[in-house]
Amino acid sequence: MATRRGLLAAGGLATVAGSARAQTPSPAVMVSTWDFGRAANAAGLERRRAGGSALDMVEAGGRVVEADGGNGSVGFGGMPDRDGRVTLDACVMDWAGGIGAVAALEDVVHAVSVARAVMEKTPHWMLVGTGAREFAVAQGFPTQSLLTPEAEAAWRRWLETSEYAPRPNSENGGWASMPGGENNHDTIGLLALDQAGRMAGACTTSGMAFKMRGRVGDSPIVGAGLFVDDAVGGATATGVGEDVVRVAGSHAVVEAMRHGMDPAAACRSVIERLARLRGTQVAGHQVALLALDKAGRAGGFALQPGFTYAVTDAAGETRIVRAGALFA
Ligand code: SD4
Repeated sequence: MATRRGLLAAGGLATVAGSARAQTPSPAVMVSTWDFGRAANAAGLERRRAGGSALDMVEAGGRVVEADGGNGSVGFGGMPDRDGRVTLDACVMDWAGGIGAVAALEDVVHAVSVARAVMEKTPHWMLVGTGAREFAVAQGFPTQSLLTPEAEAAWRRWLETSEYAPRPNSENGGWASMPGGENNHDTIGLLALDQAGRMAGACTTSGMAFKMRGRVGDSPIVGAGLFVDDAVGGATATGVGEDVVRVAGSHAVVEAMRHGMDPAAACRSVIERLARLRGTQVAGHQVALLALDKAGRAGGFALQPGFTYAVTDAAGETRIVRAGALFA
């Protein structure tokens, strides 16, 4: 009989509280990174039931986590850069190759919605910095400070040493976006299938805590933090953005699925490629990949243990799945 550990190593199909017996889960219609994906998927499913598109689903899910000041890595309450400023990165991609993104956006909570507006209301795919903020204001997005007292206090503590050393958001120690934090919350990447079977994805984050001013990670980069091909499926990433970009992580996962791999195997193949490329340089980093194919099969894989994701079926049942890891 397969052990739980064996199932995890085989691609993370076991639920945290699940039995050791292999079961075929009902097809997923929405997946999101980390435990906070549960609340995100619930919002997405509500939009699906109301006839919303896959893009509506992922946007709704991303907004839930962006508005939550209690997590230190997405939207309001995100960790600031080393100058004490919270800057957001986000992108969306839909079934028809529609893409929109913002990077280094300040003072606007719902970066995912601004990214969608870039896609739908401009001839461009990405706006950054002050241009992104001005566009958001012109579109009627409200502005506010995104720095919570908790995030500011963490930044002031960090200033005492000012050492930028991303730690893995994993069981192997800490989490990347919030040194010293105890939660596993992180960037949220979301993939969804609507009632018409169309796929869309979104990714939104405040990026690596205490990054240099102007630093942009993988999350708003189509092909790195997110990629969707409606003929195949989609993938999204969390972890050290510089590593995700090196292997065009999400695009690489989708291409592996195109060539026949299931989602978990596809994620694993890209994590292994990164490890081959960088060797010991990624030993202390976390990179986690999550994929959903058009048949509703979900899977993930990470460098470090501890990566979880939320999988929701059409009936609204959600399970939190723990992905396999290379350095397990
Ligand atoms: C970034 N991938 O900015 C994001 C942040 C993240 O763990 O996921 N941190 O690099």
